[in-house]
This record gives sequence, C-alpha cells and structure tokens, in this order.
Amino acid sequence: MIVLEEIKDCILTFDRAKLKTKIEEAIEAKINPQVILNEGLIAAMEQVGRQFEAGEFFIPEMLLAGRTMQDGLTVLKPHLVGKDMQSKGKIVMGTVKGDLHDIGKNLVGMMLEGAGFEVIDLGVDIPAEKFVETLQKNKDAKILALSALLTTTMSNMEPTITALSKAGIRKDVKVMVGGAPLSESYAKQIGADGYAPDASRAVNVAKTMLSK
Ligand code: B1M
Repeated sequence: MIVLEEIKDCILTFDRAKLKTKIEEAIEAKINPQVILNEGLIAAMEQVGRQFEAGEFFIPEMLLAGRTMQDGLTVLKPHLVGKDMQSKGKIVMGTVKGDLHDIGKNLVGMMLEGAGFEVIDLGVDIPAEKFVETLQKNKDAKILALSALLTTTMSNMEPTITALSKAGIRKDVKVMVGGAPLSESYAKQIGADGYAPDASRAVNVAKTMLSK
C-alpha cells in the first residue's frame, strides 16, 4: 500500500509533520492500526538498523528516526490500544542498565496500559537496585518487565533477577523479558518467568502471568 511506503519514507527522512498527516490518512483509509505499526513504523526502524550497519546512517540519524517514530506512535496510540479500563494489576518496567533504547519498551508499556495494566515506567539505563527499590515501594506490583536491545546489555537482566532474590522479593514478582536480541530459551536460561517477542504478545504474557 502506497501510504505505508510513505509512512516508512517519513521516518527515513525524519519528516515528523508529514508522518502525522500520513498516519491520519492511513487511519481514514481504514488500514488496521497494527498494520500501520508493523508495516510502516517498525519496518522503517528495521531499515534504519540496516542502513546503520551498512554505514549509511550514523548515531544522529538513528536518533532522529527514533524521535520521528515516537511522534508517530503518539498519533497512532489512541487507535492502537484498547479501552479496557478495569485495572488488571501493576507492572514495573524499564530498559536495563547500560541500554538507552526505549522505543520498543514504550510500545510495550503503551499496549499494557491499553489492556488495563497500571505501568510504572522507570525509563532507560536502570540499575538492578532501582528495580528492587521500586518493587519494594510498590508491593502490589506483581510483574517486572525488562527490556534490552543490545547483546551487550541483555546480560544485565540476569543480575537484576538475582538482585530480586537477594532482596527476598523474587517469589512475589513475575519477571517478563523482551527485546530484539532475546529469545525464549535465553529467558529460561536467566531464570525469567516469561518472554514476549513483541508488544501485543507481551500483553498476553502479562495476562497469563497474573492468572496463574
Ligand atoms: Co541502536 N542499535 N545503538 N540506537 N538502534 C540497534 C538495536 C542495532 C540492532 C542497530 C544495528 O546495528 N543494526 C544495534 C545493536 C546490535 C547488537 O547489540 N546486536 C544498535 C547499536 C549497536 C547501538 C549503539 C551501540 C551504537 C553506537 O553507539 N555505536 C548505541 C547504544 C546506546 C546504548 O543503548 N547504550 C545505540 C544507540 C541508538 C540510539 C540512541 C541512537 C537510538 C535509540 C533511540 C531510542 O530508543 N529512543 C537507536 C536506534 C533507534 C536503533 C534501531 C535503529 C531501532 C530500535 C527501535 O526502536 N526499533 C535498532 C535497529 C533495529 O532495531 N533493527 C538499533 C523499533 C522498536 C519498535 O523495536 O525496540 O525491537 P524494538 O522493540 C520491539 C521488540 O524487541 C519487543 O517489542 C517491541 C515492539 O514490538 N520488545 C519487548 C522490546 N522490549 C520488550 C520488552 C518485553 C517484551 C517485548 O517485555 C518486557
């Protein structure tokens, strides 16, 4: 579909104003918001990654594309998330220590909120102690959601889980992990309770965790 290609182009050329118009156009044309997300916004970020690897894009371009993507998500959000208002429970989330990527985490948080969860988003580059401290202050939070986008920072998830055990709160919290370099088997290996490859499946995993 042409409009999805145009949405991708807006991210690749960092055109935030045009992106807003094009997303609205796609919504008016009744294109499924999930399709706009996957085939427009996320597809563009994959392309950004490829161009970074090829040496055609550098950090500033990745940053600009990231900001443009965030703007697009803001426009898409009301169409993407459900209107399930009954609180399903509290979730503490963040990107692990050393990692500054937050677009995927924000998307996961947005979908969780849309599904009725209350989300305490600590942001990026979060040390294990901060997660522990927040969970100790929010004893009604039953899930810790950890995101990592780098192969070098995913290794900070296991120490975070260990820190929960050391603080004596591991049994009170289910840990869900996700992010591009992760896998189901890696999640099991580090002792997480669940793994989701994308934002919509993160909602299902959270619901299942709390129903057990
Ligand atoms: Co960076 N970066 N980056 N980057 N960046 C990647 C991740 C990379 C794959 C690019 C590449 O080389 N192809 C590569 C990682 C390689 C690796 O580790 N194997 C990389 C690198 C190398 C780096 C730096 C090291 C570059 C440098 O400095 N030399 C540096 C590291 C900085 C740091 O964190 N300390 C860096 C910096 C940056 C920016 C700051 C410039 C910017 C981030 C801006 C921001 O987030 N606000 C950036 C960007 C934009 C990217 C790419 C291009 C796009 C990431 C993104 O937002 N994707 C990325 C390339 C790519 O992804 N192909 C890349 C869209 C987003 C919706 O997808 O985040 O995967 P994603 O989230 C998905 C799933 O992963 C999942 O659901 C989401 C939605 O479906 N998910 C979860 C995520 N968290 C979850 C949690 C869950 C469940 C599911 O439960 C808790």
